[in-house]
This record gives sequence, structure tokens and C-alpha cells, in this order.
Amino acid sequence: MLRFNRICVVGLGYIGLPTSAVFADNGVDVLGVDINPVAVDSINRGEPHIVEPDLDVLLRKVVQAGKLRAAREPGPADAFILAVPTPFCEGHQPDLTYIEAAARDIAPHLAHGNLVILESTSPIGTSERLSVWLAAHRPDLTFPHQAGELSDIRIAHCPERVLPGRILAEVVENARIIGGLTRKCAQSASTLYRIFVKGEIHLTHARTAEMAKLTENAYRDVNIAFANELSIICDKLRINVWELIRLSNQHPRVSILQPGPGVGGHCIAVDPWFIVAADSTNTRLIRTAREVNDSKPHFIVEKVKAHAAKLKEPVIACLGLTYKANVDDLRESPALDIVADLARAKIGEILVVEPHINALPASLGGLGLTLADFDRATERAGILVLLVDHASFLTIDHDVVKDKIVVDTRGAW
Ligand code: SAJ
Repeated sequence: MLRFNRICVVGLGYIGLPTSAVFADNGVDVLGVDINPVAVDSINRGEPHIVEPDLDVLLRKVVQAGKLRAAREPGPADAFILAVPTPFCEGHQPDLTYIEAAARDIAPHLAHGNLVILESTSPIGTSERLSVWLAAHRPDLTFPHQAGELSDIRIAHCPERVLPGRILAEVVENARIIGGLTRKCAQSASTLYRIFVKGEIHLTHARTAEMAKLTENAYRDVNIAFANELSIICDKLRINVWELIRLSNQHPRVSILQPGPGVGGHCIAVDPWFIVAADSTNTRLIRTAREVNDSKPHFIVEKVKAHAAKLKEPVIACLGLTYKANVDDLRESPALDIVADLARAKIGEILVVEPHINALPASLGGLGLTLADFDRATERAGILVLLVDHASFLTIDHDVVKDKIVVDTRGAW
């Protein structure tokens, strides 16, 4: 039976950092690796470079205890976990360059008996490719695609399913799918995750695990697309979509999700494309759902423009930039596109409110925008566009709203 005293986690982002901290808190010596020197220094001071509830307290504890150390280069370990980004490039094709680079960086440190885990959300077949990439760097070792159960190195895909905002609870409690390139690979990975996972662990093949992760997010994307499509139809038919959904969900077998300004985040807006890339002929529904969700920001922009055209010198407060409520994450956020398009349309003065960030992102540079205070912006503006339902926005004084034009994309007010 393998023992995991020391692990090396490559990629200290929203998944890698909490996972490292939880392993360290359970007695494992963790070497965390990131190419970003600012993140490495911050983590070594015990300060997370990302915002996630309770992560600061846990990180300080494990860094002070000497159980977690961050560095720019990997080192020897019993197990390696790759938690690097898998974005897409032109034409929505998956970009695996971060995984390939991580494989190159850990390869010199691999030793007989090591386990390599791919946690990054990955297109089908990536774990097999990882095996081939590692083998190319280490001809002195055997890998699962060459030696099957007898391989020196074991490889498994263990996708994470944690919800940003609840990561530390979900990483421990959620059921986990572990896909090995061989049975032994899966069993070995299961032993590793059992160190802290309390949820059920289901073993399967790596390809099934890869597809399961993509399926979960595509399922959610398709269901959000249904809600977004309904919201556009209802707008035309002058029906309150929020009431409609609430009433329809009274049916025992109906559970419609919530419409919004579009779908953001690094997962749901990205992962379905990996399925489309794998089989472009048979993914009509999944592709259409992506297109419906991606077109929602344009619908909101047109709505705001129509309202602005009715005012003399419109002042428009755009409330929220993050991809969802109560996080600081701007990745793939539809609110960013909406604000940029409104600014470019030059329909009036735009006030941007986002309490979770200190400076506007580069993508909004050069548009003459600055961050504004919530109270001042909502007081000054004639049009309020609620883009994110942050808790701090929900307590707005109804007297402030009552004489304004409100575009509530979240149905929160
Ligand atoms: N959204 C809606 N309507 C809804 C629900 C969500 O418009 O009814 C929007 C949100 O505003 C946001 C986007 O969808 O823009 C995604 O938000 P989310 O909270 O649904 O999910 P994420 O992206 O934060 O995390 C997802 C989760 N996957 C599923 O719920 C199937 C999480 O469990 C995954 O671990 C994560 O993706 C991931 O890393 O893949």
C-alpha cells in the first residue's frame, strides 16, 4: 500500500490552493507550485492571493505549522497533483499547454511508485496524453499506457466539483469520481483522497471521469439556457419570468434554474465546449445552450440602450462585475461584456460598482470608466442595471429605486 507523506501540487489557484491547504491540515507535507511569484510569496506569508471564505485562517495555520510551502519549481514527492487551468483557444478548442508544461516540470522529479493526478477539467483523453507526455521525458520509467497495471508510475483523473464560495466545505464533503488509467491507478488515487474526503468515492476509468466532469457542467449550462431563453420570451410577452418560474417549479417534477445576464465563471461557460470539440456533429443541444447563454449579455445591452434613448443625459449605474454573487472572480463574467459594450455605445455616463475588487480589470481599460461607491452611484443614476446579486446590493432602500428605471438581470429586487 502506497503512503503519501509528501505531495506536490502544481497550480495554486481556486482549486490547487484550497486542496493543498486541506491536505496540509490533514498531516501531509505539501509543496505547492505556481509560476506567479506574487502568489508564491503571498502564500508563504500565510495570505491567500484569492478570496474564498475561511481559506485565510486555514492557510495561516498550515503555513505557520510548516506543513505547506509554496515555490516556483516542483520537487520530489509521493504524489503529484496537477491543478492548472485548461482554457480554450480560437474556435473553442481546448488549450492543454498548461498541462503539458506541468508534465514537463514534474517529470524530472518522478520516481518509481509515484502517483500523478490530473485535477484540471480536461477534454476526453487528456489523462492518456499526460501518460504519453510524461513517458517522453522519462524513458527510464514505465507508464500506464505502456505497462498497464505493472507501470512504475500511476496516473488518474480526479476532477473537483467544488462550488466557489463553499470550497472548503465541499472539497471534504462532496462525492468524488476518480478515474484511473488502470484499476490500480484509481485505487491508489482513492487512498490519497481518503486522507480528507468524507464523501463517497467512486472509481472508474479516466475517460469516464473526464466526461463526467464535463457532463455535470454541460447539464447545468443547458438548464440555465432554458431559463435564459424563457426570460427573453417572457420579456416579449410581458410576463414576469421570476414569478413564472416560481409557479412552474411548484410542479413536483419541474425545477427550472434562474435566468441571469449570461453564464460566467471558468467552468460552466467553458467545459461544454470540450464536449462539442470532441464530437461536433452530435452536440446540437449542448452547443445551442452555449450560444443561448452567450447571447444573453447582448439582450441586456439592447434593453439598457432602449431605456437610455428615452432620457436626456442618462446616468447608468452598473451594479456588479463578478461572474456570480459574493465572489471576487471576474473570469468569463457576462457583466464585464455588458459594461464594456454599454461604455463603447456611448449612450451616457456609466458608473461601475463592484465592492469585491479594488481596481477595474484591464479589459475595461481605456473606456473612461472608474469604480463608484454603491450609495452614490444608485443615488445619481437614472438607470440601475443589477448585474450581480451580491448580498450587499440586496438591502437597497426601495425609496432610492422607486423613481428609477431598473434592469434587474437577476430578479433580486
Ligand atoms: N447561473 C445562472 N442561473 C442559475 C445558476 C447559475 O445564471 O440558476 C450562472 C451564475 O450566475 C454564474 C454561472 O451560472 O455566472 C455559474 O455559476 P454556478 O454557481 O452555477 O457554478 P460555478 O461556475 O461557480 O461552479 C460550477 C459548479 N458546477 C455545477 O454546479 C455543476 C461546481 O460544482 C464546479 O466544481 C465548478 O463549476 C467547476 O469547477 O467546474
